[in-house]
Amino acid sequence: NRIVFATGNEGKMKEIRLILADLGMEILSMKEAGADPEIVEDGKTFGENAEIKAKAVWAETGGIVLADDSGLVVDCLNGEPGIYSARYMGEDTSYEIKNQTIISRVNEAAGDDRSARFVCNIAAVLPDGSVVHTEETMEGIIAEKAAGNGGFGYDPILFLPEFGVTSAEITMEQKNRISHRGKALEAMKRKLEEIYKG
Ligand code: ITT
Repeated sequence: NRIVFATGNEGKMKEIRLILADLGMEILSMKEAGADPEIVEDGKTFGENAEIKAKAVWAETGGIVLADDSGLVVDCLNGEPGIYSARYMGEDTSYEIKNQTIISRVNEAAGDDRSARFVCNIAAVLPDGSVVHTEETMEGIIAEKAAGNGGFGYDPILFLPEFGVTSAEITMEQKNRISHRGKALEAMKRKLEEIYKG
């Protein structure tokens, strides 16, 4: 039994493999499954985009396909970069520059609300073509200064008050226990167990 994960993001895939390890199923990236569909992420929500990705890969592989659509939502920037997190400032801009830009924009925004969160929607397409979703968040504030080498993407600028460090300064195991992705995938595991039990 296997699960194909519709992502091309290596940082995501590393976390996903660790979170799903105890399922006792083979976890394949879409590349490992030989699927390479044309995917146009033109949804208006994390959920719509997760479903678009999962369905595009499922059309090539069948079986169980999961996809993750996620991003950083910054309240004082009207929710930006949000669903455009991967595309923010263009795919070729480094995260060093993207992260510095978000810190500057938050510093310039009126008020002292630095609240932000990562959001993750997981879509699963089941062998019969039906779709289930889970969605979770990890709350934090935009750091004054980027810090840490762990994780990927915007991890160095999401400061986690209860830990006193950024999301890039905790281990992958710690991050998976509290993160948007960790919690959304744990919830998806419970849904799949419910569907397939008995
Ligand atoms: P796939 O669509 O192939 O899965 P992607 O990176 O394009 O890869 P998304 O459209 O879901 O995926 O964009 C998610 C972006 O949100 C990601 O590239 C990061 O910039 C950011 N992001 C999501 N989760 C994150 C995390 O745990 N830590 C840091 N940044 C994260």
